[in-house]
Amino acid sequence: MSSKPPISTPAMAPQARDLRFLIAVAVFSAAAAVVSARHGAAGQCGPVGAIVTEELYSSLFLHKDDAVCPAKGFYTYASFIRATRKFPKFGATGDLVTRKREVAAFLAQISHETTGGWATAPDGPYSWGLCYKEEISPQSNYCDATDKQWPCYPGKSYHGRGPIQISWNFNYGPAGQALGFDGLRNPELVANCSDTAFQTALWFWMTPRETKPSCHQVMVGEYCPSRADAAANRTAGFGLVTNIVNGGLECNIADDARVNNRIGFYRRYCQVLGVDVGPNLDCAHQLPY
Ligand SMILES: *[C@@H]1O[C@H](CO)[C@@H](O)[C@H](O)[C@H]1NC(C)=O
Ligand SMILES: CC(=O)N[C@H]1CO[C@H](CO)[C@@H](O)[C@@H]1O
Repeated sequence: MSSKPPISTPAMAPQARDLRFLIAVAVFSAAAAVVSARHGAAGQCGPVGAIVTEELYSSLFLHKDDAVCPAKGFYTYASFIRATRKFPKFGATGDLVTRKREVAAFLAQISHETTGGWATAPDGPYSWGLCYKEEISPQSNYCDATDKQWPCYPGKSYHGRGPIQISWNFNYGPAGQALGFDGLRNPELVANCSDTAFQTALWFWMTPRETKPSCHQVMVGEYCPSRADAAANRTAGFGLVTNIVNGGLECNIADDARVNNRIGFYRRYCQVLGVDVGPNLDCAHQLPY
C-alpha cells in the first residue's frame, strides 16, 4: 500500500447519536441477545461475523497458519472480528449483497497485500492471503521527511506492516492517532499486535483522505465522483478501490499482474459468499489520484 498524506485526521466515522439510532440499537441488541442465547457466543460476532463465520474465514485463508507463512498464528479470526467493532459501519451498510461485496473487497485487498501464493500454489494462488505481516526487504524506511505534521521518529521504519501493509509516516501517524497508539514512535506494534494490525487495515479502508473517497464509500454506493474523477474514469467498483490502495503504481496500465491478483482474490471471495462482483473490476483505464 502507498498513499498520499491526509489533509485532516478524520478518526473513526462519527456515529449517529439520534434517538432513532438508539432505538434501533436497542431493538438490535434485544434480537442479538435472543440469538446469543440460542447460539452461544455467535451473537457477539456482529454483522461481519454473520457474513464471515470462523469456519468460512479459515476456508478463505487456507494457508495463513502454515509453517512457511511468517504471519503464522497472527491473523486470528477473533482479532479480525474485534477490530470490526471499532468500525461499526464496515460490512453493515446497505443490503446484504452490498455488505457481502464490501467484506469480499476488503478481504481481497488485504489478501493481495499479504499473499504467499504463486500461480501453481497448493489450492490455487488465491488461498494464500494473510501469509505475511511485514514487508520483505523494504527498499527504504518510507520516511517522507518533508511531512512536518507527521515527523519520522529517529531510527524508526515505516515499511509495510499488517493486513493492508500500512506504510509511510504520513499514514502511521494518523492511523495511530485514530486508534490510540503512537504510530510514529511505535510502528512495530502493527506487526506485533494482531488487534492493532487489523485496526490499521480497517482504518485505512474506512477513512477518506485528501481527494480520495474511502474504500468503504466506494463499495457501499456513497461515492460521488467530482468532475475530475469523471474525466479520469474513476467510477465506483472494485477497480476504484485498487486505485485508492495503490493506483499510483498499478492503475492506468493494461493487464497489470498486481491488479489481476487483487481481482483474482475478489472473484473467489465473492463466489464463496454467493454475490456478483459488480462493475468496474479493474483500473486499467483509470487515472491514479
Ligand atoms: C476512459 O475509458 C475509456 C474507455 O475505457 C478510454 O478510452 C479512455 O482513454 C479513458 N480515459 C482516461 C482519461 O483514461
Ligand atoms: C515481540 C515481537 O514480536 N517483536 C517484534 C515487533 O516487530 C518488530 C518489527 O516490526 C520485530 O522485529 C520484533 O521481533
